[in-house]
Amino acid sequence: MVSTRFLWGAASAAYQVEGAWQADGKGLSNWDLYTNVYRATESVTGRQETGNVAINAYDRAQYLADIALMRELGINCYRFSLSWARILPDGVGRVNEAGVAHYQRFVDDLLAAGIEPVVTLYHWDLPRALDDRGGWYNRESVGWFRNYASIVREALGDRVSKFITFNEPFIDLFLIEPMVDNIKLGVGSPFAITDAHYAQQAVALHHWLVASAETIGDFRAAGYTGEIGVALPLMPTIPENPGKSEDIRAAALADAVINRWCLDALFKGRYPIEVMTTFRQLNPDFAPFEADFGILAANKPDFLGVNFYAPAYVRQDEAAPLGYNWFDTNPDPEPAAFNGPVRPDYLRRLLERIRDEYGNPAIYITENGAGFGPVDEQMVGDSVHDPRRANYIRRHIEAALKAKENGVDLRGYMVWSLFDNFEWLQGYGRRFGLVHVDFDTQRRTPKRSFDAYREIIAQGGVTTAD
Ligand code: GCO
Repeated sequence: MVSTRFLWGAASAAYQVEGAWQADGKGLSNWDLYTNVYRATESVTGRQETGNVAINAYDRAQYLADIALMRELGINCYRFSLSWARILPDGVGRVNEAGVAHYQRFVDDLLAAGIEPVVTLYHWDLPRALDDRGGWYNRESVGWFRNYASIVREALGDRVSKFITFNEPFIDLFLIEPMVDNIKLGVGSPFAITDAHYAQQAVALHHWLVASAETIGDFRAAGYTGEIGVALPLMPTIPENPGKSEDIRAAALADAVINRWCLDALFKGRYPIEVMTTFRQLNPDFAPFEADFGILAANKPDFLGVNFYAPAYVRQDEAAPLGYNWFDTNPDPEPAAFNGPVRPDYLRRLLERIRDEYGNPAIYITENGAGFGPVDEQMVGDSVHDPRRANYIRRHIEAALKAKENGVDLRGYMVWSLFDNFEWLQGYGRRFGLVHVDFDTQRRTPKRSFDAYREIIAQGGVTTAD
């Protein structure tokens, strides 16, 4: 069942593309509430934006047209996530057969087009009913997730050969959720993330990791023959001022929290010592059972999904959680993209570091891409010129393939994203797509970066020069 060809793909997430927020028996998710009730996006962008319609990807006629574009692009895999609340409207209990049938049909339609589905079980949209019960802070979340994952395995496990349990624990739990929390409680700026948030979310992150490991074990015990992994947001940390010891220390701590915490958990079955001491001090409830580390060690993922956008230039900042910060810093001459400095060389270094420090696991780049506002995306006649994105993608693929030549077990590359979509708190103002979407009419227009990626795939990569 496991193929060996290099995967060229694109990635997306349910809440960012599906729309149809109340269709066919779907339950509500935390994101339905954030955007419709707390108006989380409005607090950040000044506009009320929701995923109620998004890019209408739940609609079969629409997604069949989108699959036709995937074929034109030449990708052989498509990464997408499932909406838990479509499958289990209350998070646990009754299964919504219409939701299950939708995903079975979508997977079959992809396969019929020769495109391999890569399915993320959880990409940040939690059923509201579970959110009301404390969400991931509640240890019961491990059982909720295992139950949901087993229903998905039974429904799709015979035709999906790659599953991803979780997407980007750190970004969701330590950045997005605290911001939403501030908005919900109406306290100060959404951006004021504190040690208290980190303290709380550390417990939640532990539960994600245990839930992921238990699920990997469940899939294997059930005889699942495909691969199952995790997608992490990895961000090499660089001291902003390399001559300043405070910045060097800050960058090392940031590396432990952002990168090594999850990598060590997945591949070594333990947490970095800095993580244990820092978070235990912040929150006495952060007290992972010894047995949990046994579960992590016994259920390593089949592959690592690497989501790479940028490195982080870290500086000491006493006002920030854990005393460091990296937002909006870019000492490089090249202007940053939305997710940070444009540094493909750090993608290569990152991949080689994982090879050296984590036993050379199988790796898929499960996200890489560039978000821009209108200045970097000009409609010219009937096409959209986005030279910076085309350039970004080409250089990152080149860096990744160089790492592969150097022995990294790289098996695929998925761009974020094929279509412009709902960018969480930033709503529709940040575009990441290779295909432009007119959000009023749902009209799709391939950008120049689409042509660039198509050429790269057709040539089987880019020539790597050292
Ligand atoms: C993430 C998420 C995506 C984002 C993308 C662009 O990496 O934050 O997985 O859902 O949309 O990264 O910011």
